[in-house]
Amino acid sequence: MGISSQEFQLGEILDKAYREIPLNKAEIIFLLGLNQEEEISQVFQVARDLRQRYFGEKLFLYGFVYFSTFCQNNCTFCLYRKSNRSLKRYRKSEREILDTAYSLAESGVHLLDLCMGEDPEYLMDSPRSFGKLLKIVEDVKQNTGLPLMISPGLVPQVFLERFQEVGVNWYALYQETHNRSLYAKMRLDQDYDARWGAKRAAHHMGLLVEEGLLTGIGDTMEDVADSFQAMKELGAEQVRVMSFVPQEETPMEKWVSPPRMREILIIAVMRLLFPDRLIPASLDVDGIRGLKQRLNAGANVVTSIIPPKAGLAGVSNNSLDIDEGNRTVKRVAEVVEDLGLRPASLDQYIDWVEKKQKRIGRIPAKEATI
Ligand code: SAM
Ligand code: MD0
Ligand code: SF4
Repeated sequence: MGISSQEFQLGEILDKAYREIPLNKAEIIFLLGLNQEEEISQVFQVARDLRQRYFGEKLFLYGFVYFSTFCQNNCTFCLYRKSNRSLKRYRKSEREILDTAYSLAESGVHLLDLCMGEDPEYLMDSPRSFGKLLKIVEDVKQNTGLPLMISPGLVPQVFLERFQEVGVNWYALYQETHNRSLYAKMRLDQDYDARWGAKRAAHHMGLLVEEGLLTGIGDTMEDVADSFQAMKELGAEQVRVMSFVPQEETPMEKWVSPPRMREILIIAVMRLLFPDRLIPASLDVDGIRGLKQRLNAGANVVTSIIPPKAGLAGVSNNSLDIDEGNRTVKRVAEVVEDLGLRPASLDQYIDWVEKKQKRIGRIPAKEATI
């Protein structure tokens, strides 16, 4: 029995990926369209081999602190959109944020992701507004000594500079899609270029950048391939995908979440295209039970670790697994070890971050290649 042309094509593409020869758009779309288990598992295998090449068995673990759920925006997909009046929102005090940060640090995370909706209380250029936020961030840095990521939405460039001065390492800001008309339907009244430009600016000032896409919002395979291209042009150090999860009382509440294999295959193809970058497996979509399949597809960071019983929310699944204690380092480590992987040491993570930051310090973002 000879091999089919489909199998032949898959073999050739995977061989190219393994040798880190860039794949073209048609090849990427071919991979994203695979639906046979046997073929998909070959893609996962190469994704894991590439992860192994750059990271060995080591995984990075990120703590998540969603400290304010107030937001001035109206993203169609998001529970925390301004028009959602059914929601009980919170803004944690500095004490609560520090306690949470401290307990996450003690539990062994490698980074703290400080996240908020675009909370107007913190976005005015005054000591009582942004100044207060900056002080919180600085205190978290000084009390934990951990690498920090900030996910505050779109903020002025001067705010990013202040964040960097107090020790923030990463700016996370996801475009969700790089199809402009789809973007306009998702991020209502938010300028595409302003969002994109903020990431470029962050990079220029030496912050690492995370870019992300949301799948299941009407994105096609071609859109996903275009997102990969955009991520490449940006030179993002961390690239992510999450499945859309419908939220009550939002315009997309009747949409269905896409079949999970779509996200998992996107993770694997990301690993083929970005072998040396960080790619998260988020606990925010399917909780702890979704972790193995994301790691098997080549992810190398576990995100959305949240301490139980602190009254803190996730984003796409705002309470899933949190109070059960399933989003903790301890639970994650058990799953990880079952797969023959292990959490890196903090020094290993800091080393990775410092090397990357030195590199972007020298190379302007537009010339950075992956
Ligand atoms: N407000 C900031 C912003 O939007 O950049 C930071 C919040 S960040 C944690 C929000 C991210 O969560 C979005 O960029 C999106 O990727 C993800 N998200 C929000 N709602 C979601 C949903 N319903 N399903 C899946 N992911 C969602
Ligand atoms: C996560 N809930 O990693 C978080 C969030 C924001 N930088 C990250 C989407 O899943
Ligand atoms: Fe606000 Fe971010 Fe949600 Fe959009 S995604 S509504 S900016 S919290």
